Amino acid sequence: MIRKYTFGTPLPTGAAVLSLPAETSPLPWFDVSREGEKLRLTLALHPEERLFGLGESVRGINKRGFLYRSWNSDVFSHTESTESLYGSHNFLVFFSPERLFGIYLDDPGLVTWDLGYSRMDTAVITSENGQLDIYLLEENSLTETARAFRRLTGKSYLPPRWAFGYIQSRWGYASEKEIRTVADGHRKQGIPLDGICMDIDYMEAFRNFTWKKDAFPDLKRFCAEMKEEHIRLIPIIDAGIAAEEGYEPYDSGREADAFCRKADGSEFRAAVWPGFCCFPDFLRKDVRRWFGDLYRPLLEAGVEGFWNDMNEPALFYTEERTAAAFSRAEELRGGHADYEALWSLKDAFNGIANNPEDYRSFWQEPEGRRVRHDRVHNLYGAFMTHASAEGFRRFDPGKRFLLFSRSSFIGAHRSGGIWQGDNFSWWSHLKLALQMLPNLNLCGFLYSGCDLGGFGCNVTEDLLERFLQLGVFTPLMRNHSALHTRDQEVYRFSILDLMRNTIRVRYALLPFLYSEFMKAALTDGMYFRPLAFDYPEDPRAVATEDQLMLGEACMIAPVLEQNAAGRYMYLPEEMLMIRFRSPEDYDLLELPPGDHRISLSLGEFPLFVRKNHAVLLCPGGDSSETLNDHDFTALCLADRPVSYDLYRDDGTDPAPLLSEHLTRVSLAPADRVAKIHVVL
Ligand code: MIG
Repeated sequence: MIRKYTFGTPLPTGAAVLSLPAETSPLPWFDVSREGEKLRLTLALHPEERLFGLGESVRGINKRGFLYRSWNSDVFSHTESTESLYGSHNFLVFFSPERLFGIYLDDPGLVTWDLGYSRMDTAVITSENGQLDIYLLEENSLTETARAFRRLTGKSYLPPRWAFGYIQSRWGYASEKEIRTVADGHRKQGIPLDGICMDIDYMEAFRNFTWKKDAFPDLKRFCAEMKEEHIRLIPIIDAGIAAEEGYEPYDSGREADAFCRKADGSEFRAAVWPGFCCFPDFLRKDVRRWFGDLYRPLLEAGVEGFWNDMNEPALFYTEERTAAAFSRAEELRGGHADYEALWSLKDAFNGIANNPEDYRSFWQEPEGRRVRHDRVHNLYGAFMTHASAEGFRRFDPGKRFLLFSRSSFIGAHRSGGIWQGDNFSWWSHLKLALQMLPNLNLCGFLYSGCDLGGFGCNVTEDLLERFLQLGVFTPLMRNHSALHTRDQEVYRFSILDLMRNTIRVRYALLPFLYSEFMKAALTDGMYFRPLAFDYPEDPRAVATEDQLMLGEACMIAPVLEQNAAGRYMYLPEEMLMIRFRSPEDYDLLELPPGDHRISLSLGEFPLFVRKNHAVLLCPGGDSSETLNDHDFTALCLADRPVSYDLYRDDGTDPAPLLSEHLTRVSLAPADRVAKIHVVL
């Protein structure tokens, strides 16, 4: 059951697709109070209560024991103490032997989640706006709670099938020639590849919707050539529009009055990559339409996928903030700077980026209301996502486009995926990626993945290999790294053979993983889940923080530590372990329930399958388009006949019907652990 409680006059967020009458009775469970404008919800936590949700945030699968702030932020260097990341997903599920419910705060401003931080036994949730709808979801199971939330907020975005292929990306690829080198590097070495991302370097002076004419003399031809080789180009688009007269998007934006303004009516400007930019008011429908159509030249050149960046929005500096920092410096010039003065000087300069003052200095117009940006801050990236998706649909309603964004809010999961932001080449960020994934799924973001290998810092070979082993299972499997870091394309490494085999396993599993993804998306299910969702009665499973359920009947347990050569893991029930080295070379082991130490040397990684369920492997291929998905090897541990419903479609239909695309695979295993050839 979903119930809605309305406080004051909520700001529109576009998150809910279900319209419900507001309850007249008070919100159960919580003690509700006001502090000025703020609305505060307080709840005593059960000692064993576990908290799932908050999508993109740091720390564990269970969110208990920290303070999180929903405030979309460009946080290049995030650690376990970072309170805000790029997206805000205000949905949290309380799960204990005493009670089960989910709460969604449909609030586009700052929301603070003190989840046993100030006091270990208390949760305090604070809405700064204090005007919002709160939804309470009470269902019989965790899985049903997740499903109900999707009913409330809408179906998850469907990417095209090629988006399940391996994607290579790097900040720095600046020409057709460089991109061709990357494509050839993969093809020559037999490393499967479906896409190459183009970062800001492809643009003319970092201006959106332009490309460098000398470096990309004929983008349409280049796109077509790449597509011949089954490789898609995926350009980046940033949120800010360079404020330069004569630059078409700026001129047409001005004409449409599309940009956010300050209180005095002047354009709000802040510097990002191209220098001073204006910021489209994506909360306005007419602005979304104008912006969505700006993608046309790229779409007409044959581009079928994009990533949207800097849409928190990230602000490098404004004139006001820089001036304030310099005047602080002036005050100290020549005088004696004690440590406090010195720090205040550093703070003044460090604080010129993404400054809260700047977010309070401009206005937006959601549904005709004039609202100061900070009150709706967390919607900015989400509505950029909607604008792009709407533009793609107008351009070609007959197919799916790839779209993933950095910033997001609940609701944006209907229009695109997200990547997990600027991680580092750290083992701890490998673990963070794993722990974030089920919570993203719970909030509706199924198409996601992290920068494999890590974005910042220099990767080591073994870390990239272990990242890829997680990436085999994430819907978005993208290797991405920052300018000036160690080259990270897999063909550059001495353990290339291991890495190639790992990526080849992804392609052998691709039809199966695509099937699992599509079934989850079309039935409002979760592709990744905490173990608690499947084994709510098993305290050991419920407390597991480094394994995930995948699809209907699988589980993953990646190696997350350097030099570990294996790991401890927990099996809630008897399962088949497939220990992969390559699509042709793997061990099949029957493991009893309980704790295990499994050995996994650097090139090895496991997939677990519940008894009487099957996994399908195809022979693989160089790209998702050249896979043979008729010839399968079914793997299972079974003591009776087993069946699997394989979902297959053309990979582009924007509104597929589940029932029309399922093929029943029936298996009669002769042995408990079986490997059966099936032709479909
Ligand atoms: O200020 O476009 O998260 O993936 O490579 C950095 C350059 C801007 C941040 C993105 C990252 C991308 C980078 N961008």
